[in-house]
Amino acid sequence: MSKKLGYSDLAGPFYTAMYRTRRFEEEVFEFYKRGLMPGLAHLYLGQEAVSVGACAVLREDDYIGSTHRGHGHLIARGADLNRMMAEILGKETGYSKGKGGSMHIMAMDKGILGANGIVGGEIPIAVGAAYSARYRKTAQVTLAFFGDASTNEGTFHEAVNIAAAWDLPIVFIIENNLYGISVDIRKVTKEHRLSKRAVGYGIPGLTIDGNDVFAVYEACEKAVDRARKGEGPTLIECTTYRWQGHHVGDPGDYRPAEEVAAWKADEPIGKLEKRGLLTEAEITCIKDAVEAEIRAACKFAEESPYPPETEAYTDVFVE
Ligand SMILES: Cc1ncc(C[n+]2csc(CCOP(=O)(O)OP(=O)(O)O)c2C)c(N)n1
Ligand SMILES: [Mg+2]
Repeated sequence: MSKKLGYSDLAGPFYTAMYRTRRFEEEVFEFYKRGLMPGLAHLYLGQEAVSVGACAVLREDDYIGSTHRGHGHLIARGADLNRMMAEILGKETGYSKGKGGSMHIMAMDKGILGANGIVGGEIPIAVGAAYSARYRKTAQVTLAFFGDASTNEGTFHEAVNIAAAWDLPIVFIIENNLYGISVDIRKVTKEHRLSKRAVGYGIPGLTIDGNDVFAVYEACEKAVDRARKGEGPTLIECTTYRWQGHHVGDPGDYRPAEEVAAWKADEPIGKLEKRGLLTEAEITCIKDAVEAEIRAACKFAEESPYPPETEAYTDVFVE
């Protein structure tokens, strides 16, 4: 039997994955500012601990459902950075030949069911994947990531209800970053503790510090274990914060400066550093290695060709 990994074993891989996500997102922002990225991107800066802590407990063949803010989810699943960056720049070498871009980024080989531009749209898809795993008796688990504002969509209620009724192998992860675009969730929802909604579906619900990668990891480990054993879903609310506006073109000035500063002071990477599990030399070594990966991904994406015009007519219908 394999030994359970302790915090000191996990600190290096967690730091690497969070730093990789952060640097990737910073470079996406740079591409946008240089006018090299078609459309917009919703950056995951500040929320890195959620995807990294949660995906660390998954098996290779498990599934995840993602949102418009999906880059971090794919990176935490080990998606190829070159193909991701190329996709975001609309290049032929991207995961979907440049046709999906940032908001529809996906990696089928990593169990990603697709990022989704429809708020709450991915939750029923994730429940479908969980039902499929039950039907095929594979013991695969699905993680469904979504934002606070998504919990006010009808799809959320319908999907969580049926998953609970059928004890499906799924974990619902709310990334509560307090805002849906410019709308403060506290102004449009009476009960601010979103995990309490679990009571209405008869499933466990808990709120954790979503900037603490170990807190996310531990909560997800229990929930995934429970789901895999056939005991049904869990609703986990991760409190976190996005550093930028809603997307790269949004200054985000509807948020009080003190609020932004307070959350930035409690951000996931610094928080892990403060635990003192990694030496300065180890951190430098991780940063150098990640920097090389990121530079390579940017170069690959920039140098890749755009798809030929004829590609506009392929992959439109399934044969
Ligand atoms: C069904 C639907 N309604 C509205 C929108 C416009 N929209 C895009 S993102 C967003 C806010 C999403 O907020 P949240 O779920 O909290 O995720 P976050 O952006 O904070 O990660 C809205 C309203 C949409 N894309 N789909
Ligand atoms: Mg939100």
